[in-house]
Amino acid sequence: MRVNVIGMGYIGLPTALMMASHGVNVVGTDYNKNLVDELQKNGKVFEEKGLSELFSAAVKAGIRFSTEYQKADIYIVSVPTPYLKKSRKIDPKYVVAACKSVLEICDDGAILVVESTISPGTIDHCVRPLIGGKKIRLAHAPERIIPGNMLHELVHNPRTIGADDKETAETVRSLYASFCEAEIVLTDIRTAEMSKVVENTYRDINIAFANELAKICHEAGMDVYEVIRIANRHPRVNILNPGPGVGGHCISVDPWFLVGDFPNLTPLIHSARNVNDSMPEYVYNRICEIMAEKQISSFSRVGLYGLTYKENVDDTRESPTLQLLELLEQKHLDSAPVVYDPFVNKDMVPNQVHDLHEFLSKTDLFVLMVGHSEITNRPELLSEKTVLDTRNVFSLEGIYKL
Ligand code: SAJ
Repeated sequence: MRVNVIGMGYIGLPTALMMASHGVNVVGTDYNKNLVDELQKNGKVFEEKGLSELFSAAVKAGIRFSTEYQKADIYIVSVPTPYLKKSRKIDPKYVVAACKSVLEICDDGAILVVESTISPGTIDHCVRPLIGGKKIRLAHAPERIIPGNMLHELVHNPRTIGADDKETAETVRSLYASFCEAEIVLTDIRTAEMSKVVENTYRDINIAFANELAKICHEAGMDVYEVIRIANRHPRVNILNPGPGVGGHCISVDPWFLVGDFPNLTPLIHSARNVNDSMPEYVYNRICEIMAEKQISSFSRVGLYGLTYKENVDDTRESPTLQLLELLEQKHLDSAPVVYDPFVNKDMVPNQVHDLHEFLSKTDLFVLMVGHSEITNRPELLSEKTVLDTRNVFSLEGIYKL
């Protein structure tokens, strides 16, 4: 079986590598020539546990990379699906462009699997009409892996495959079963699209509930973490953790697909998004309260630790720290906070430093935005500092929480 994976990003690359290292004949295609060159030359991958080793195994097994689409039996489209800020609907332009290119080259009988997260109905509305007279079969196989534990989850998470008929679904299942050891559920395409978006929306709403509780408990002078810890002892309660906001390209984006398509039916989903989007401003307010209490007069003595959207990854997309910095910029403060992230080597924002000790020396108020293990393993470095821990990772005396 020949497979062409389109889009060598956070999902497409590990998926292609995983298939190749399990004996599938795979070519990874990306329109970004620099990325393809880098993959071919030095195997440059993003930061993810075990990915470099998997890359070597896949190269050994014969994976190839190209900017060209290939003749294949199965195409897997794994390209970004942004949402349109104004209408809050999905912007399917990358999916549509990739599918068009597949249709130009593929033979009759090929299967086109969309793996990108899409809003329910996207395949019917945007992909099916492109097919014309071609005898191509469609499927949707949404991914579920979590950055930070991607490779383990690729193998061990159950998956969903939506297809128009049983034979197509079974063929796609056998491809994913080459590396996935968990249950693979077969369904129709629209149900697969909907269930994926629902999974991420569920998590967004649960986090929003935790964030709202954090605000209530702060106002009431109570410890939200203790409240949640106790509530979660109930066998049917499982509240997630409050934090400085929700980032990443999934949970902060997918719920908008439902709000965009069903604006009159989604007050809960919409509010949850708003609650999570309000958290950077809440952190700003907490910083101001603490600065007043500790007589820290300038933001230049405030240090934001962490630029990524969560711990121990290098992905900064939609990160709460970037949202907070944007907010600070709008406020035209006299000075900007110092920023540091051990996973971000390039200069992204003003006042960014690249050395932990330099960062600490410039900081009176240490704001932990991301719980990278670099710092959670060394809490003693903060013993003399004023600390705002937005992730509840430290149990130091006298530190501030959300
Ligand atoms: N966060 C909290 N509190 C929590 C958990 C997360 O504030 O209790 C924050 C994180 O810090 C981060 C954001 O939420 O900023 C999202 O992080 P995440 O770890 O919850 O999820 P993602 O975006 O890395 O991955 C999600 C996962 N979906 C679900 O768990 C339902 C993953 O399985 C999906 O594959 C992925 O979205 C995706 O690509 O759709």
